[in-house]
Amino acid sequence: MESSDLFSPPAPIPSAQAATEIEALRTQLNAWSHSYYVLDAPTVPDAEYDRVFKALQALEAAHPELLTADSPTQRVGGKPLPEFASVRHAVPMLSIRTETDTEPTGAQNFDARIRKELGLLESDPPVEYVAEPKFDGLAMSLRYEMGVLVQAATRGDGEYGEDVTQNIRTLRQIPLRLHGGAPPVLEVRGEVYMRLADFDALNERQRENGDKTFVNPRNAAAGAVRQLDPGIAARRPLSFFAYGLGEVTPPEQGGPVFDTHYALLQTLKKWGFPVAAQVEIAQGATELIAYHQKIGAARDGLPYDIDGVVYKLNALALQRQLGFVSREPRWAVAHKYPAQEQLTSITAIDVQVGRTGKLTPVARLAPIFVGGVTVTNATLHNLFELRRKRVRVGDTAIVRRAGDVIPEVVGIIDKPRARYVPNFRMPRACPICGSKVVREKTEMNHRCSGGLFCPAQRKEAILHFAHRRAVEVEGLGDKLVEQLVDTGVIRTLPDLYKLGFTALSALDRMADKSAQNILDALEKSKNTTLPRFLFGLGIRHVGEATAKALARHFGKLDAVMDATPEQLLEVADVGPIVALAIRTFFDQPHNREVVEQLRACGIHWEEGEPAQQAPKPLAGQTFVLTGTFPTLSRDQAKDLLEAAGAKVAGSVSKKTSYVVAGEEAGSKLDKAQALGITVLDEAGMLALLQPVDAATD
Ligand code: 5U1
Repeated sequence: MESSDLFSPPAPIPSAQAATEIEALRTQLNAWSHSYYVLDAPTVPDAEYDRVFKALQALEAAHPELLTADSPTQRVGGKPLPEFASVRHAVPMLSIRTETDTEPTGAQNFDARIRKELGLLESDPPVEYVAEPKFDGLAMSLRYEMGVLVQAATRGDGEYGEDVTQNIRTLRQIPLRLHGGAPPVLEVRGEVYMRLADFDALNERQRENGDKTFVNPRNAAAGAVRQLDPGIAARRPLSFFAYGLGEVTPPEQGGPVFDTHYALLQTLKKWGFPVAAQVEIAQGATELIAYHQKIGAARDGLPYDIDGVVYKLNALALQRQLGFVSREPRWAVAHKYPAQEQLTSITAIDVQVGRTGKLTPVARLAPIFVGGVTVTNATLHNLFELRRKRVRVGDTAIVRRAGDVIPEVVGIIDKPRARYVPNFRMPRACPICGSKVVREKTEMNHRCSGGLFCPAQRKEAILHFAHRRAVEVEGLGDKLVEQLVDTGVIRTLPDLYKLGFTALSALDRMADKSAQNILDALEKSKNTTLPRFLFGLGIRHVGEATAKALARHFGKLDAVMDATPEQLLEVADVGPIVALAIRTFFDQPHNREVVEQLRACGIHWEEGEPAQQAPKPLAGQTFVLTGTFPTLSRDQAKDLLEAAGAKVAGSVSKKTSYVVAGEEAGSKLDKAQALGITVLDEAGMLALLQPVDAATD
């Protein structure tokens, strides 16, 4: 668009020309929408789509006589309805028979029945089926007349459904106008569902607005479809998969002819509908079993919930031959997976302390088989989630277990409680170590402040203390720490320094030489620095940079431990949350005791004087390091830069001030050059640091 177009209204154009332009814009927008929403392959930037959309809106506003219901501008509109009208389905919406055996071999039952009903002999070849995922949403019938969507209806009782056209028009995956040559009448049947990412985002928005959240994507989808206000429905992100037909113009009146269900699905795609990518042709029971297993294994990675797979006879002539029994076709079956949600009662609510000190309320449950295993505990995440879901002991909970994810209580069944049950409260003291339980204002989670002392946090605390950038105990990895803690050899952090050769070499897969190496590494780690020690304590929010700042500012550990919040706030980088975390940590007598014991074990460092704030010549500059430097390790270079006030980032962007490149520098160097960022070698970097004292580490 020329810039002058922005200021002068478009000159009116004759109606015939407008009609041609409007048609061209609609076709273009429909094609882009189809690529984006159905094919998952965007072809234009959003801004370009918006520009053309606005151009179409402007033309339609200038020519209201040319406005039609199938225009992409007309997806959202209409007033809230008092209720949904009832619609009679021209062809009943059938339900589907369920195979009760959830094992993959359950597919044999269906195949055996089909073979029997078709009168096949054992020696006859395998029957051809189509296998599809069974989406966990709600069935929908879409009616097109002369290629234009005129009605969307729910299944209802199969004969009568509800007219939800206003809401369904808002689904971008559903064409308002069929692509290509379409029959005069076409009813497409399929499932409206909500993708998991859309469900999570919707619930996040609901939470932010203080609105009720949905227990699962199916409920959210059903709520959206049955929303009387189409404006609200439009904000609920729904998707659609097509899997069959209802009424269609018969072939003798120009309707389509298909021989197989598979061919029908391919045509649905051509008409503009999304069809699941996992649809496959399967020969006989063996391939159905393999399909059930394959989709079962992929189930947890799919971007939407499925509750099983569907098998259908592929040949439509055979489908017609078998027909129906009590509203269920004989030629199809739903083969379910074990349910991922079940109801059970909550017998108690306990608190678990995680390895990082997080306190999680956990519902103890009457044992329930869900997601393929028996579950007796389910997470309630945190106090706020628990309150939001109004969970109390004795309630009937909806428990969800999907894949390897920890089972969770997604909601409770709303019904009056028979007796008063007190609300759950977070304990004030850690149920494991008795340390104070704290929660920062901006945080949802309660935490134990017992850090070094709390047995629940022991492994994590030891690993962190021994980390390469803390006091560094070479060779002390997670497997070894796990063994040391699980066998009771180490109970507290200082026990690490009381380890003897005998205890170490008695551990699994621990050769004498390795045991000695660990002892040597422990000895070496005793000679450390104050920043490393402070960082190693694992105080919440005290990362390396803050530990260095604290060490520089106070000089001595005792001064840090006794600093008031006000004094802590004087340190560069320390804000109220960090100051509170440091204070809370050192206010726990247990933590101070551990520090004393570590000092008593011989851990030492050179203490300094409280620093006058050192000059920060590189404050505000961001560096990226790449390649191998001639004299400095990457860590040393990082320390030097940070001491001079610079930030060291992991990737190059427009915000990067300098890239320091050594030998075999990788793509970061290329990117720096492409963006015109100054590239230094090690010497160049050291030159920038000249006015600064050596690193504090
Ligand atoms: N994928 C798929 N889901 N689904 C559900 N196909 C399919 N077919 C159905 C139903 C109820 O019914 C037809 C077999 C009539």
